[in-house]
Amino acid sequence: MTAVRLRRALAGALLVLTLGACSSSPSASPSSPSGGGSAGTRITIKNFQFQPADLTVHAGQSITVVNEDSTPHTVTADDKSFDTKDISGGATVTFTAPTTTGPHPYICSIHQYMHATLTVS
Ligand SMILES: [Cu+2]
Repeated sequence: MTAVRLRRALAGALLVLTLGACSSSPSASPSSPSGGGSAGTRITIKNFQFQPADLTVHAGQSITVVNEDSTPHTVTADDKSFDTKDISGGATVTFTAPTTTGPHPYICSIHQYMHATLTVS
């Protein structure tokens, strides 16, 4: 009696897990602008501009940088707390946000007129 109930409960839990795994996979793409959630940890470089110009992240968070230009760029903090070095055209890299809270202005060390700010909250 008890064993049967337990087995049924397990089967139900497995079904929920399976359904949950299935329904979450189609929405795995983080590129959707209306997706919310984890979309905030991405910096896109396009037309010699960082987007967004101001990004707020948590200390030590992993940040994805996508270079959509055909020329190399870098993401280099003025205070040297992070530096991706050269990101080839079309390439994607990740770096770790600093643990020092506050604004960290950064530039592209190749095109030093490219400015943006990473803020650690
Ligand atoms: Cu650049």
